[in-house]
Amino acid sequence: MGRITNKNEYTEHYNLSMKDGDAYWGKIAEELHWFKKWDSVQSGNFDDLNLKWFEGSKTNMSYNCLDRHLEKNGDKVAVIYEDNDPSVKARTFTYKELHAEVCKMANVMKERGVKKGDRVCFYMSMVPELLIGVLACTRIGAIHSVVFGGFSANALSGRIQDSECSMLITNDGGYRGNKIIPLKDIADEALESCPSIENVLVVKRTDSDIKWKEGRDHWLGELMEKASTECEAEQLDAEDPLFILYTSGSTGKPKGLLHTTAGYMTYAYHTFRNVFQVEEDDIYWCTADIGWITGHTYITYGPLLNGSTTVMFEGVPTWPDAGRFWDICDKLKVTHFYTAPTAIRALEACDIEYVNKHSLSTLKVLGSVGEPINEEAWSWYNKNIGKEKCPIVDTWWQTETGGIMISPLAGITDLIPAHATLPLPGVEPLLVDSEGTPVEGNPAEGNLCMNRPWPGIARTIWGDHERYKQTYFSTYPGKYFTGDGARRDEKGNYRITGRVDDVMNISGHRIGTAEVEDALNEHPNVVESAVVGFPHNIKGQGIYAYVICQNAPENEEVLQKELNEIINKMIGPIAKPDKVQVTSGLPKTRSGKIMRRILRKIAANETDSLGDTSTLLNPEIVDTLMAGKK
Ligand code: 7RM
Repeated sequence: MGRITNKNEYTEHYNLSMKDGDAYWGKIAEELHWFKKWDSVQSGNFDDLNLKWFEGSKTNMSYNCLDRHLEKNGDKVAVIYEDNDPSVKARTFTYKELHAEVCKMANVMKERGVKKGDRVCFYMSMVPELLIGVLACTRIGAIHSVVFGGFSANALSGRIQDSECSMLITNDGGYRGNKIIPLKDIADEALESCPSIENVLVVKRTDSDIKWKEGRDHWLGELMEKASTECEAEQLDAEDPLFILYTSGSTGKPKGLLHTTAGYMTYAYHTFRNVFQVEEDDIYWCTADIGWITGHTYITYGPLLNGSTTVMFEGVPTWPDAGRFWDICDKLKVTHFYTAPTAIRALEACDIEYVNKHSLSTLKVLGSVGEPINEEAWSWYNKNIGKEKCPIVDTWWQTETGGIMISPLAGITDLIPAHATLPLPGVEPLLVDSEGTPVEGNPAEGNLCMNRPWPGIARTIWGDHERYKQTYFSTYPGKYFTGDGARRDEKGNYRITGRVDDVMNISGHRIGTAEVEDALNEHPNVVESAVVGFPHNIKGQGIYAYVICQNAPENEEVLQKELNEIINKMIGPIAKPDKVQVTSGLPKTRSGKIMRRILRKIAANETDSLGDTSTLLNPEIVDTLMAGKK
């Protein structure tokens, strides 16, 4: 079927994918390499939740990302690595070179005892060894679990314990602007409660002074020097696990979503090329961190499966100054630029000279991901970065979906500011009301569900299939529930309005209110807490925490500092509350449930529309809360 190149082809692809999904995905998958073809394209459904794609086949992700391109494109640049320090020349890896590095690292892992099915945890900053390492795992059938380098020791150990990783790969320290994150120190602390870890491979990056545990810790560089550049790719089963990635939900601990080999691979391949429309000599840059799903699918796998050139950036958008992104675009001749609304808004708030002193003339396509993009930010991005000649693809998807689900195809789909527009082939969205009844016709508004499986869907939650069923398929039986609300216009274009559950989206990072509350409750003086998101100019949402204290705090600033420290320790700095309000009570229903709707309205200053508060056990608390608003 090839790549979609115009509107008619989009319709043809879409219609075939709905009419005969097996025929459609079978044809797409044929463009990849299979050691053995599948017996059946798809089986299982949203009732049995035993979803399988390309069953009976044998394939390998790293073979498809690397070996498949060597003959024709071995000398093409696969990865351009941009250092945190702008004076350092960008490093490049051709497909041949990347292949050699991945083989070496796979051999190092094997020598240190990693076998097919073992879990390998990565706790790193954006160094090349992270991208090489995840590919190395896929080469030997080990399962990677990347933990974002901004998480705390406690968050890291919880994730390592949950999936019982046997190896941890980290770096001595990670550069982020003018800061060094002491990754190895944090990892050492985490490992005090992680008996499953047998080996720690350490990348030397900052030359920081670190502790060393003989026998357990090894310098990766030294092992790589001795490793062979040949390592045969394992022939894996279609449903062999590929990676685990933890994400927050509305309740409980973060969930380890499991993605498997053949379906995720096919979906990453197909969505990347159709959404971004990258051509042969283009330079594609996604600014995400590999610690998030966007970095998995659209820095690493999607681009490499398509033989494209992908940029990996170590630093931050505002260092040494707010022109860094635009400087890199010019320097590396970036054609495709994919970032998050929070970064756009942060850069929009800086002097426009940071943009205007760069030409940005190589840009052809812009992308947005991670949270709803407001019309204002969309227009600024379109005018100042895209110079009104680059389509913006507003890509809606989730860790759970593996790849982009609803998005314009660059240069093909008619754009509407702040709309994710149309579903990709194979994606059948459905809006339902609170009872689960589908809202038919257009326009419509409701909770966003998916009516049929697609190849990239996560297959389970690591170690807890029941929770997987419960979280995604029990609210509306027979359907996958995304947790998002959406509107559909007359022409069927979707606009995502945001989470309808207790998940916040802080600068594009998913954080559960329950996780933050659990951490706040660790403070000896905190009896109970309730956390909600509130509108924030730059972050999209900020965190507003209401806390009930045992004893009235003498100094609220001190309390807030202590709470920040606890959050840093339990989760990481991304989950720090922006505002803390000490209160004597929380609005509760007669059954003892906190009425978050009211707390959200107060935090957002929408107190004219509080709605019915008469069912509250303690209606008088509403005025008290409003009076103490931060
Ligand atoms: C890719 C990613 C998923 C949640 C999702 C939404 C929100 C993501 C958009 C968006 C509006 C978008 N995975 N979200 N993309 N909302 N428009 N284009 O971010 O698992 O970390 O988050 O992010 O609420 O449910 S994620």
